[in-house]
Amino acid sequence: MTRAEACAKIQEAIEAIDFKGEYISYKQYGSGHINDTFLVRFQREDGSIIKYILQRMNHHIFNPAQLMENICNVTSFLREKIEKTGGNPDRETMNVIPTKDGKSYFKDSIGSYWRAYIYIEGATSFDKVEKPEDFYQSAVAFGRFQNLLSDFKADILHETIVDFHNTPKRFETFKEAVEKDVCSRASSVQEEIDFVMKRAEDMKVCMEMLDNGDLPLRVTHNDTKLNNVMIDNETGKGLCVIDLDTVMPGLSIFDFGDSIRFGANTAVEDEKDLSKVSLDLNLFEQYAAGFLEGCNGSLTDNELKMLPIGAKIMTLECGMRFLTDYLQGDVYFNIHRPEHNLDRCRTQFKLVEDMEVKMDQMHEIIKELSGK
Ligand code: ADP
Ligand code: GN1
Ligand code: MG
Repeated sequence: MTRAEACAKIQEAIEAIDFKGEYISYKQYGSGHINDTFLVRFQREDGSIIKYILQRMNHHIFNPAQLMENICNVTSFLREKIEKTGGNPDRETMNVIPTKDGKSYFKDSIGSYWRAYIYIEGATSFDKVEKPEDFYQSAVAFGRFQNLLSDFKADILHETIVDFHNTPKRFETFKEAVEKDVCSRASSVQEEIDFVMKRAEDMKVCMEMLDNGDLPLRVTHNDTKLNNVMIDNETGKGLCVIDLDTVMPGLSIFDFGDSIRFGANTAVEDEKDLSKVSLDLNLFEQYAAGFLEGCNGSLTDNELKMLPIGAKIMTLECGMRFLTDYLQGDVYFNIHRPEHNLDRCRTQFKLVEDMEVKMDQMHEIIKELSGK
């Protein structure tokens, strides 16, 4: 079934979910790689328009029941904290709109799963850094998000994707994909395969530190792309962290690293002209300053020391995941052109190379900011 076919029964979802007002329209929305996202408009009795986000969850990747249980638990925990500090929980955390029979998601007649959220008005999610200040504010928001969840009971969380950022396991999966070569694409990407193989030793560095107790396991977001945070149009502050599908126990250095991978790149993730791709050290510094502020002193010395490595490993892992998906026939990430995953992989590897060149400078920046 294509994605378009899987979304064919969207009207059933619109009918089943307890939206307020009279239905007007829907349109495709956003640029996420995993779910199918729609903006849905309703009209209230007074004539005003109310918007919602409606998503077809990717049930090939996630178990929808477990996913929604996690999201409801995390958002109600955050809601309570935000209320206590006088914030506005309707804008500062995600809010699930239940179905008319009180469930957090809906399964339609062709087996697609749907969920809806309040649409956060007056805020923007960016696909590319336009102003360094936005990137800084996104870092404060992601750091604060992690800090807010520091006393969340991690044992009630389902591991929505097992071994999500287990880089050595990702490496094994990659090697299997090369071996099987189901689409006969491996010979055309030998250079990229060699790039990964040369870095075999890098794969285990962070996970070994976790296993040895040198890095703590925290409740982390695990998908800290700039477009997974809403920036308030008026105040310019990071308003709400979104895309909570992968909130699970994880490493703070990976939350940091994934943001750098995406936002401190001088080019977009799928840029074809690789000469445009590099690590912007100024943006790295902005993000690091914001993240340290948001984490509010909670990072250990080892975490601080490993932030630059976290950035490199997240970039390497992500490039390897794109390449794996290309070899497997583009079965995981949404693509919009035939070699999309390969283009994405190449930007990540170019960025890894530049990070290797700039590694000492990244360490210097963290030292200066943290005083450690
Ligand atoms: P994916 O998992 O596919 O990345 P996301 O949950 O990140 O899906 O949603 C895709 C995009 O939709 C986001 O990047 C953001 O632009 C927009 N979006 C998602 N939820 C909301 C919301 N509650 N309010 C406003 N925009 C949203
Ligand atoms: C996916 O869902 P989205 O687009 O925010 C992916 C991330 C990758 C990212 C690469 C659940 O994020 O892990 O880093 O694409 N999310 C999942 O852009 O696999
Ligand atoms: Mg997203």
